[in-house]
Amino acid sequence: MSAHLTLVIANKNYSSWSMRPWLALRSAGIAFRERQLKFDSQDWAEHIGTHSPSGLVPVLWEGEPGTGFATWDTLAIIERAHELFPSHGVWPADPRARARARSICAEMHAGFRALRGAMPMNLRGRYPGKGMNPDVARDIARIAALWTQTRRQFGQGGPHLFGAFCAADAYYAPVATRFVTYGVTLAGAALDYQSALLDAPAVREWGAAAAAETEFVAADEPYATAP
Ligand SMILES: N[C@@H](CCC(=O)N[C@@H](CS)C(=O)NCC(=O)O)C(=O)O
Repeated sequence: MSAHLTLVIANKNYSSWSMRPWLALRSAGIAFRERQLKFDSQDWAEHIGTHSPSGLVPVLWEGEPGTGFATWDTLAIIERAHELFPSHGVWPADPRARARARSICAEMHAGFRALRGAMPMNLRGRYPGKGMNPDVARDIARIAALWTQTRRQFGQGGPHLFGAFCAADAYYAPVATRFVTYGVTLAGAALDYQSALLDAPAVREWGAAAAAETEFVAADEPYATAP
């Protein structure tokens, strides 16, 4: 692997899909540059066309954005990172654990639409009680069960879903922060895991950068009025 890596992302406060591969790369100790295109900005309007084949973020470039080799969509980026750095623990080493990690990432990728729609990621925001409805409650119950079962079956080696932090934890980190934003309280093993996830160094690093952002993105702020 010779070309440097650049991850194109959006706002750290709002972009859950940007957060996932950023955490996976950072936690795996894979060096990369960051190119942030903030939502609704002139920078986005000028560069999204060359920096993202799909028009969405995140995108991982091997080489410079626009001229290097692009991989887009979070799951594809994580698989590419695993292929480039197979010994960095992007996925768990054990084949069954790895299969399970892929299953739960795919479930997150394609599902939990009620939760994602009613409780958009907003690390700075605090809207306890907002966004709750029966469909969201079902998503939350499934996530709590999934975290509890995965920890019980695969989590002996550490505080994360598969022991050490891996892509599956990166995938659920924006859910853990949503539960803080919207005041969703968990219990037992699910709560313990949420606490460990929020305390992971890469999650804290991303969270600090998100807290320093000042942009207000109306599309991600259903419970606030623009300042
Ligand atoms: N399935 C995609 C989803 C990417 C996505 O929806 N990204 C959002 C930001 S979190 C985006 O680029 N939105 C810009 C737009 O819709 O114009 C992935 O996993 O990467």
